[in-house]
Amino acid sequence: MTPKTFPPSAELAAQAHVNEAKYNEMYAASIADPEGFWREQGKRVDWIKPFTQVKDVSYDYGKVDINWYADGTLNVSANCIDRHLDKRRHQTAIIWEPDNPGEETLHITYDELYRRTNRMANVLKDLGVGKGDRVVLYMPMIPEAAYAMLACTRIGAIHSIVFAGFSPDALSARVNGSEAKVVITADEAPRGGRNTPLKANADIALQSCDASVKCLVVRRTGGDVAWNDARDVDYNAMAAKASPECAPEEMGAEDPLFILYTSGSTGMPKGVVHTTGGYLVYASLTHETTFDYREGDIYWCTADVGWVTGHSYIVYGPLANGATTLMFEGTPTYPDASRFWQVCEKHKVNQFYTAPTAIRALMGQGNEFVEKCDLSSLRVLGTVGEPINPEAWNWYNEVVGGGRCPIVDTWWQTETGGHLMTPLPGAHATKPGSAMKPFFGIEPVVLEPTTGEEIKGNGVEGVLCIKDSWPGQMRTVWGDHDRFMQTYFADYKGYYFTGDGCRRDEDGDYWITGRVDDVINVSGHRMGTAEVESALVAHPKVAEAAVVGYPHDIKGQGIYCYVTLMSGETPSEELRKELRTWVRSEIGPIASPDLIQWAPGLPKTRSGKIMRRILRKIAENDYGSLGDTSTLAEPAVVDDLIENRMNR
Ligand code: 6R9
Repeated sequence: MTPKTFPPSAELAAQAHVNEAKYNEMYAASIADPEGFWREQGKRVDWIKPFTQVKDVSYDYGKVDINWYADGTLNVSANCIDRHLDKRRHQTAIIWEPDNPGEETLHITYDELYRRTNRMANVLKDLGVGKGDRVVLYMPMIPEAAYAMLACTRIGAIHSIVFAGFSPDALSARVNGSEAKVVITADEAPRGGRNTPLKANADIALQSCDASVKCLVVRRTGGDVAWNDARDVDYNAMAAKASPECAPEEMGAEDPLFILYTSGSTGMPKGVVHTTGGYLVYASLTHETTFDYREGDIYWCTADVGWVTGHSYIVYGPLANGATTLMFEGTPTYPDASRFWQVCEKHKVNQFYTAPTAIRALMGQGNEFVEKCDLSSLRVLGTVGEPINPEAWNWYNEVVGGGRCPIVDTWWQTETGGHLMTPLPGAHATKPGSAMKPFFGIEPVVLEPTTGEEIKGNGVEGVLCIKDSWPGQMRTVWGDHDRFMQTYFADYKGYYFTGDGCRRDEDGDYWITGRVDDVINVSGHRMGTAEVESALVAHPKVAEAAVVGYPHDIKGQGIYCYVTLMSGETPSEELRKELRTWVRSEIGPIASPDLIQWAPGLPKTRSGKIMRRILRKIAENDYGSLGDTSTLAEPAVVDDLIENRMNR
């Protein structure tokens, strides 16, 4: 069945930065002559010392080395702030909308952003932070999070943001992994009417970190916090005394800009490293093109700065473009399910960018929450983080967008820095659930999973790889370049391996079919099943655990755990609860198991490998099609698992 397609209106196609003809021309040029294309695009940012080299990349396994604009120098904060001051000193850079709608909204001008960022930069300098040092941010969605990011870039420090929903254990692992000098946090993080005690979490985390690590504490709620004079520093007191001027550090294009930990299929999360020049060029170009951002628009991305989407599309892309970017502290359903739409109405939002999981949750609350708000300012809608099901897409299109607003379904990853596939609002017809077209400079290939052969032509499916580099690509795994090469360049030599499966339909449009590795996507949050397993087996009563994803109406995927207890332990509802709480405290609430099945044994091959394919099928309640089970060591184990399956 051919899906219905939705072409852009003639009006939009005529006004947009990129229409179909222009896309075709630019895309062809970007593939035929990447050097020339990216040399031109490199001019989007202001360089202190202009680059002469554009691209210097090797995808050869064992020697992977990625460089863009390598001899240029620049400063990211100067690009996101200083260069706009002449023209937009009094324009709002950041609209901040608090969790509680009764609290005051803030409009932070570029002028104020300049002073606040410099103050924060000077505070960090006073704490001994300099070029190349790491700073961990564990912050609510408040303007100080953006000031802190930009302040790091101002002085050449490398930030590593840890999502405020992560546990103290996850925080300390990342502080230690990046050998950070300072952790910036806040007293508490209000979300959905509840306060998360960030400072108290940081206190626990810092017990497992070097005693020299300082903790810079921003006041958000004014709630009580414990105080350690030798370690804790009051940001508000320091900032009040700090100078609002701080000269930007001259950084090489390939100096690290930030580290962001993300889950993979094996082991603990890895520190994805992005560098300065290419990342900024790519974030800025994709932000302008994908959202058709125009002068004066009000742009809102609902992500958290703890994820890559918040980095590229709340802070760096929009601010590099001199945009007005909205930062929202709260949740879609607090105080009620109309909050997103009230914020859109209040600030006359033009571009709205969110995750399918939020759309599904809001769709379930009924249309009246949307319909009572005036959404006529909306022009482009976006989604990110996971595949969107056609039902949610159609609801987003009709009820939220009134059928007027193109939906850009943006496929990309922490590793890619910015969008790699998406329709462009004035150029492409959309199809519900399809990421449609590659962005400029991106050559997707569909490979046969076992042979690694390229599958040419349309109407084909396989694993998704990218043929060549683009400026926003990650450069390495922090402290472990071998792991970088092993993860992304070992399985399919000569390509960047995405970990996703994909279909190219009869028209040549792309559909992401989900991960082909042991990474699951829960409410748009990426998680390695191995992480949840290692949290479970760390519990004294657990002997073995296997974790898989299963389809979940709201979350996209839920977390299904098969747990084998130590001999002598008895399964009980209490123990289920205890294990849930345990995993939450090891990783964070987003990793909370949905279903826990007691498994007397796990299906294994004779060589002792857990057969995850079978566990996935049982969790999907699709045990009729288990496929080949002949290599199982003990086939009876499977009958027991089917008999006691949890997702009926
Ligand atoms: C930006 C972000 C990356 C993984 C990716 C894929 C899934 C993201 C998607 C999508 C289908 C989309 N994903 N966008 N799947 N359609 N539009 O989400 O980064 O957290 O690293 O996750 O998310 O599986 O490989 P990250």
